[in-house]
Amino acid sequence: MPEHPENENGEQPTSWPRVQRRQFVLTAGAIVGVLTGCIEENASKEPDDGTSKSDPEEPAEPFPLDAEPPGGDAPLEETHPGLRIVSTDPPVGEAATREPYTRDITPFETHFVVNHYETPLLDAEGWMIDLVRLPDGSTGSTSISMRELREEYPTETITHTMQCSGNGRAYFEPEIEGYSLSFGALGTAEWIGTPVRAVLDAYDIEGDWLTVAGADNPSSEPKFARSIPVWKARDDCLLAYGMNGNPLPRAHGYPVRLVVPGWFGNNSVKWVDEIVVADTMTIGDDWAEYLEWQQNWYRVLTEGETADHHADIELFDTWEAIKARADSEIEYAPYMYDQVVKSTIGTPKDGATLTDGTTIEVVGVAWAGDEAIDRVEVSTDSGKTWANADLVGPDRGSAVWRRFQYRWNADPGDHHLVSRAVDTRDRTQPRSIAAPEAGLAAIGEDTYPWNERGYGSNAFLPLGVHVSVE
Ligand SMILES: Nc1nc2c(c(=O)[nH]1)N[C@H]1C(S)=C(S)[C@@H](COP(=O)(O)O)O[C@H]1N2
Ligand SMILES: [Mo]
Repeated sequence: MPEHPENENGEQPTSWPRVQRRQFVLTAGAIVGVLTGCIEENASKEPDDGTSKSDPEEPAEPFPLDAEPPGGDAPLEETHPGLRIVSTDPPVGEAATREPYTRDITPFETHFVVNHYETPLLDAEGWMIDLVRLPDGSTGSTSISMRELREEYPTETITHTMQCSGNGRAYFEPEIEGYSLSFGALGTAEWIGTPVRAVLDAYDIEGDWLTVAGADNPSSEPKFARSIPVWKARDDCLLAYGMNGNPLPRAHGYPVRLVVPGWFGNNSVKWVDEIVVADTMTIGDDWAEYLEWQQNWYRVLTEGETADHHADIELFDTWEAIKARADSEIEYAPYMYDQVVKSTIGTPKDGATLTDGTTIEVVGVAWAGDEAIDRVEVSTDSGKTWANADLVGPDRGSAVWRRFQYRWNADPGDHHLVSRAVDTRDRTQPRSIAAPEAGLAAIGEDTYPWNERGYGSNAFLPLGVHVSVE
């Protein structure tokens, strides 16, 4: 927060006077709004009775502001030895093995990375996030320093299972251009930061859509910006500066990223530079530099379809939206928001040779975005017959995967093991990915729809593992 003036008695007034008047111009060519409005600071942000930030029981900041990001400035190949590098420019990698899917938390070294541009080398101490309410001037704008973000708001830790929309793209036929991701663009981390809600409340900002832009784009390229509904941002989203107890590694967004629990990874904008609250998502000439990754990418498009742009939508459950589009209940190509139900076997390894006469532990993870997992089934005959697995380990809420375990007394021979999760709305994983001609209607036919950009597949057959028992 900016310095607060004191009244004659040397006390802070209960309602702050307008403390800041700034001129604000977003990058030329985009939102050319000169915002001259004021921010009225809300004194009720924290109770003044010593129960909030000075309360010794509130978790202390876990590391100093100037703590180095783990791995420093080294390239992904060095900082993330657990990844199969898919691209070095920009850096992209998925888990090289399924081992992370036998554990609760993914260390950053094996947590996938998906970038569209080079990783920017930012400095936490000087970093400022611009916060704006559009339309211009209605409430104003300000800048928030990392120090303010860390020291003047509650600190929360949120565990989140994040999957890239493109995880599983490698299984689409015909093949799809883009990063070839199979099972490993999936990880679960403990993110530490400031709830978005606390920041919006402090500046008394309301609106329907929250757009967050990253600092990673070269000036000739569109900003990586995503719009999420304000209800979601207020519900559980975090401006995270820590990952698994340490500062964010640079590749994961240092010094600060958005974390959108339960939703596809593309919504969790890294290297947060600007936060804009508006009545619409990014659309039209005003948002020219901001709309590419919101409107043209991360849409479930049928073969050859180009994305139509929308100002506002109401359906954020990606699976529901695909069904609704298939049934002509909505007119727009679905956006990638809430994740769909899915599971991934962690062990045995694909291609393993197992010993006859032993009990084999089939272990994996299952998650369903904003829904919870109801049960997980395992098949050792490529989905002909199924048995219930046990849910094991902690239940950390719906944004976090559940581990499952199934004890299998295997007969000699070759086996194809697959897993299938069911969410609390009784939705489950389809068998395979359909052909492009089937369109989005494939979603009702035990298949996942092939789509132009290869997003969101949760089909179980391609995710299975082949083992032989001797
Ligand atoms: N600024 C910015 N944020 C971004 C991206 C990006 O390219 N630029 N990639 C997004 C995508 S597509 C995914 S899946 C997640 C991946 O987060 P991770 O690299 O920490 O795993 O970051 C998202 N946030
Ligand atoms: Mo992604």
